[in-house]
Amino acid sequence: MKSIIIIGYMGAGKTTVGKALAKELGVMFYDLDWYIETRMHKTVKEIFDEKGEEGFRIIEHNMLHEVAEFENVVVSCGGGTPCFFDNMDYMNQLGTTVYLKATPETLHAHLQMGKGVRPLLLNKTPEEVETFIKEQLKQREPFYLKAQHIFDIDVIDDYDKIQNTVKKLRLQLG
Ligand code: SKM
Repeated sequence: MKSIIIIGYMGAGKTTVGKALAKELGVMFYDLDWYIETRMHKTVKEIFDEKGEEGFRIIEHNMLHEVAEFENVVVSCGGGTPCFFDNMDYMNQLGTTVYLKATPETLHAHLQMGKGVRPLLLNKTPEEVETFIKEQLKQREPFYLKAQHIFDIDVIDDYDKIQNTVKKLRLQLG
């Protein structure tokens, strides 16, 4: 099996869905943000603070190359991964790419409940976050839409039912 690489905006559920899909398929799961943190012995926020976004993107690019070389795994990327360097084309060459697509409203709702630190959203009011998501999604979607599969999470009636998402995703992936 080619590795399955899940992309999409923050809050789309890439980690949750990726983990459940890997379990269902009986393969290893890698979350690129976690992989970066483990390899660098620093949190994503610490890397942003020390090296700025540009520095983070270089590290992310290098780590993507490490993870994408693994065969037969499920990988969930960071929200920005597809939008820098040639990352999206690279992922399309090496794996089966899946874009978890959601409306800005859904993403915003998930991020309100979301866990973990997302440096790009820190120090913003909920209104600012809403505007930020809409604008950034517009810029990023052309990259996301290069994925080989697009999976609309808004059509899942009850998003909490992850198994339901995974089942539909497996059917779509064939
Ligand atoms: O990779 C992290 C980091 O916080 C940047 C990011 C983004 O640019 O959307 C998403 C997170 O997964």
